[in-house]
Amino acid sequence: MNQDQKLDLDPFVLAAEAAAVIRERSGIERHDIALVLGSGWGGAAELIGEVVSEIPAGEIPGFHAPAVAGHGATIRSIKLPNEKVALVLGSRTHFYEGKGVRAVAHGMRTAAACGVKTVVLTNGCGGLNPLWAPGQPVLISDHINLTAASPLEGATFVDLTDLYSARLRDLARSVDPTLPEGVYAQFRGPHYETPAEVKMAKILGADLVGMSTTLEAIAAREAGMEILGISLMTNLAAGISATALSHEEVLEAGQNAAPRISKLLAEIVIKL
Ligand code: 8IG
Repeated sequence: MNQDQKLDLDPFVLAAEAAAVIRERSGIERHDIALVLGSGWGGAAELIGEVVSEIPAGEIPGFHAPAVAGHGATIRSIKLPNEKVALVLGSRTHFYEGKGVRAVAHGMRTAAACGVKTVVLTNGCGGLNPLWAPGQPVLISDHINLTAASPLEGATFVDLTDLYSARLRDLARSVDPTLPEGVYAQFRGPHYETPAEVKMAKILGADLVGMSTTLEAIAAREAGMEILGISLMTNLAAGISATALSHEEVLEAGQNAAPRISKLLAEIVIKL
């Protein structure tokens, strides 16, 4: 730990403070599930249940307003039809924002401090399998963390076998048996990959490339939560398709897929 970090508030104390604010303002003593809505997944919240509370992220300790257009910035408590309560994080802090790994992990640590036992991490990403078309949801089976960073500090030797719960993947496939699964590689970003980097990722065993999720998953595992990861492949990765990548293209693919994947996510969440 460096000198700057020693001067900062302990990340778990900050998460406990955030959870206390969420408890007080939402009136919900205990949340059961956390949902992080990535690119393309924003519409799901409307479908999963009754919104009990909605708090602007910037009003909760440790959270920041979002950096990317198209990412929602509230933290909602949503009561599911089965009486469980979901904590819906409408945005995330990305590693590429440069706020550090503590900021990236804060949502997970706050969720755990709210009582959450199961977390669903969603994202938008590029795909390496030429047979998948933009708009394809994919279950994350494992990851390759290419950020050269960890959300953990000190001698925290956390086991990452079955990081993305096989049980929860089975459960997701009970909703849609056609869901494929793949290995997600997180690059630092914010630029997309070069075709050579995409080729490298493929050789390393990746099926998906993105800029989020792996550091959050590690923090979630450290906090003892069970993890389901679902990607929305919004574009073929650089060099896989003939055309160049644009953020607009990514947003448009997300918008087109939104009704379908929102319904899918709502049907999965009710089974968690
Ligand atoms: I959406 O092709 C989305 N996010 N690294 N590469 C990376 N992140 C992404 C991509 C992509 N598409």
